[in-house]
Amino acid sequence: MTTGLLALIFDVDGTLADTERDGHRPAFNSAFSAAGLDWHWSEECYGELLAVTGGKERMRHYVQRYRPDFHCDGDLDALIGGLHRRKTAIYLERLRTGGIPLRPGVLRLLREARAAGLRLAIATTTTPENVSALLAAAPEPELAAWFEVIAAGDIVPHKKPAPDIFNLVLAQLQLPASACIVIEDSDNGVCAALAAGLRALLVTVSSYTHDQDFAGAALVVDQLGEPDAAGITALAGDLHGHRLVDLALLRQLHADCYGFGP
Ligand code: XBP
Ligand code: MG
Repeated sequence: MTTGLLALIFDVDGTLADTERDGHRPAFNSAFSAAGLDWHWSEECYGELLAVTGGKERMRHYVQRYRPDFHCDGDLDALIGGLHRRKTAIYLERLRTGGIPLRPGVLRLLREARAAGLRLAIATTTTPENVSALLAAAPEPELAAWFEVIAAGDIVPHKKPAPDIFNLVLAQLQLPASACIVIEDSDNGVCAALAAGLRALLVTVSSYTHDQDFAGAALVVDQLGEPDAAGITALAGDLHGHRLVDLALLRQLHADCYGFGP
């Protein structure tokens, strides 16, 4: 059964804010040097490592793929766990000092959706505290409380591109996939959403993801856009004459995906 659009499900890293290159990456590097490790993730290397979602999973992949001779005195899981706690603390400090703003158009679209009574949710791979701190630093008091569901990090057994986090969000919202639109920035996020049966997908590419393959997404844009700025660019799909991503465009995309009027 099809319904109208009832909920927006947002990714966090790359979608709400461009966090990876100048947020997560330097935090990992600071944690490595504080632990006396000679690991360093350049911007280029980090782009490759982003194929693996989840910071702990990414570190394990790095050791296996790039440092096969690394000898760990104790338990590798314990080392990675400790590095990740330190990395999270460093990253949170960066967020607390307002170091990573929301992307253009994010707050505008959230305000419009909330005013229209749409339900809001988050489906992300990152650590829950990172989401809280990002939203707390935004210029909108109580922004976190606008989200009825915030599903994050290790709450599910398998991270994106597995569908688990989106399945959890749908279960907590008690909505069918056909009532929702997903806003993502990465191929892993698109694969995860599609695998959960979510077909209405908008991609706002981020600094690391613009060359990825977003087959299955209804629309791929460079940003959500602001009214007083230059118009946005569609990299795939139809803007239906819109100069930015607003609720009317999301309703149109949703209707196109599910074959009924907006
Ligand atoms: C985000 C991630 C996260 C962050 C780091 O992917 O993969 O792991 O890079 O956060 P997505 P943690 O945007 O697809 O959810 O270190 O807290 O895992
Ligand atoms: Mg992302």
